[in-house]
Amino acid sequence: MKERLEQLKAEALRQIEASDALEKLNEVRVSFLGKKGELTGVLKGMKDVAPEERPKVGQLVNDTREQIEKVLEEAIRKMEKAAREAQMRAEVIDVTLPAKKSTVGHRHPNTIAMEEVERIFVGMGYEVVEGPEIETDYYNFEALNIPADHPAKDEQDTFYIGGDFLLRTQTSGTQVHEMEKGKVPIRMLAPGRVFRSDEVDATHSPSFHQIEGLVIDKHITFADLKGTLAEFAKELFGEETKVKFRPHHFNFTEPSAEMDVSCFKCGGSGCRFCKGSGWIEILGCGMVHPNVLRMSKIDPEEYTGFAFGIGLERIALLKYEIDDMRLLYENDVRFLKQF
Ligand code: 2NL
Repeated sequence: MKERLEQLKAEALRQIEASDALEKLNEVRVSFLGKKGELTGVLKGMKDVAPEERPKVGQLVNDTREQIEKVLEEAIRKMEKAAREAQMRAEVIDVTLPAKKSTVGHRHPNTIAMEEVERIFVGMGYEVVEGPEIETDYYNFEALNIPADHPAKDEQDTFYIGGDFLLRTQTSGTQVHEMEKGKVPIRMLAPGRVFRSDEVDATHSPSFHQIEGLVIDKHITFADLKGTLAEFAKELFGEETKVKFRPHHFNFTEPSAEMDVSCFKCGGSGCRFCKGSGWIEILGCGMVHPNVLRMSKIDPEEYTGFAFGIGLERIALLKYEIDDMRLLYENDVRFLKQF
């Protein structure tokens, strides 16, 4: 019996030694120590051992089992440790490798221009107010002294969306809503998306952006308009910028004007950028028409005001010397990432 046990132990240790995977060690455990294993088989043979010999033999079987178990556990531990170390070596991170360049988002040139204009007027005490893109005929046209037969109201120019509703063609409606609140004085900026039924080309789009401004108070004159907009032009294009006002016509202002700035490329001597004239048209403006004030329940005898409208895309195109408006809408990352 003793010999048999010695043999089993030697065979078990040999197989443990030869194992190169955890599964193999497990097979060794089952075949020697398991319920139907070799050692259990030896225990079953106990009935043939003389009763006085049994404790001794039992002890021997247990010792053998313990020895095999100990060697087996040790082998498992070693193998697990080796596997862990191999995994760690495989997953090692070289912190000295240069990092992958991650792409960073950019503000759209329109957004940059919009924020710049807003910053300048907020600095002069203006409040930025956003209004709805869907307006009624009244807020988009009638309240602005635009008569029913005005060409701007033609379906060719305006998107009507059913009933009395349309997509605003200018942000003026926002200012009418503000005037109706009956709180004067007003110093506000109305930025936002506007819509016109235009074909897409280098200078037109059916959806673009406008920033309108409105000031209403007692004793506001054209001199306030000129001073404010001249200051704005200097902040936006540089201290040396000159401005020039040309008479114009808008239904909602009287008198009305367009403002030009001296070309910030050539300083006014004339270049390709300003088409040789030395001047660049930048916005439309005027004194708020008394009819417009009256319709919004503001007494034109007591209050006067000025208003202006700036095409945002025009500012963005000029500022970044972009020659095609479509680039602003195509969202080609190769274009956008330059800003
Ligand atoms: C342009 C011209 C302009 C206004 C917009 C305005 C608004 C109210 C009353 C009076 Cl509530 N006027 N807005 C005034 C003059 C010109 O825009 O060429 N924009 C691109």
